[in-house]
Amino acid sequence: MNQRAAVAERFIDADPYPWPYNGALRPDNTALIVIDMQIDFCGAGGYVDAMGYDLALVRAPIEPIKSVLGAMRAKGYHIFHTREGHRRDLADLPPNKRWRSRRINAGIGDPGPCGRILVRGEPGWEIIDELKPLDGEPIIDKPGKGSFCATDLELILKQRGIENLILTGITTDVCVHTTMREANDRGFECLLLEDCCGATDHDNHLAAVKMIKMQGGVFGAVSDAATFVAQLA
Ligand code: C5J
Repeated sequence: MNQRAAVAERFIDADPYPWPYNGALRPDNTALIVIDMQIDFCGAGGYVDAMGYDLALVRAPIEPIKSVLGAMRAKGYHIFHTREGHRRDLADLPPNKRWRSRRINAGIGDPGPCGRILVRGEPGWEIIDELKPLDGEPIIDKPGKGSFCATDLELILKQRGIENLILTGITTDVCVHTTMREANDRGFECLLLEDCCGATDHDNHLAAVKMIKMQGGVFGAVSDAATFVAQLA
């Protein structure tokens, strides 16, 4: 008998289709990505705080992500983390990105309560204690919104034979969505866990989640932490 045919299919309840599309959900071919859970995006005195947004919206996913991380670590799935941030000399910071951030009093590269905003090595750039990576979990440092742009993420995913990506983190409408779109275009099968994500505006979060489900799942599918953890067990 064909060896692959003997492997049981496994799906997670998701909208608009049971995920993954082919039922090939296994620890060896599936990775969790925790996107930008940094002090700058959800901590007091960070970049998002400086812009005046409600931190409760971007902190809401912390507990759901913890539960998914625990379940996936226990079963030996691949875990990745990302951090948005720039080189200390700002050589990778496009001038228009800096200009726009300064217009809203959160200048990237400028000093703030958590050090220089969105600069690598500064306190605000660190991943929050609640979701600290474990030794051996790759951390992808990215200068932009997407996790594939100017990083080695795709190379590492391919080396490991990863086909399925589970997306969590902040913000839903910016870095998570950009990463999901980049991944989808590269052929990865993507699942977003909606309560494991948050945006600086709740309507934008809802719209970003809705967009994924259009056209039969134009960027993949959507589920939630409790469903995912229960069905992984
Ligand atoms: C933003 C992000 N919103 N991590 N970055 O600028 O979504």
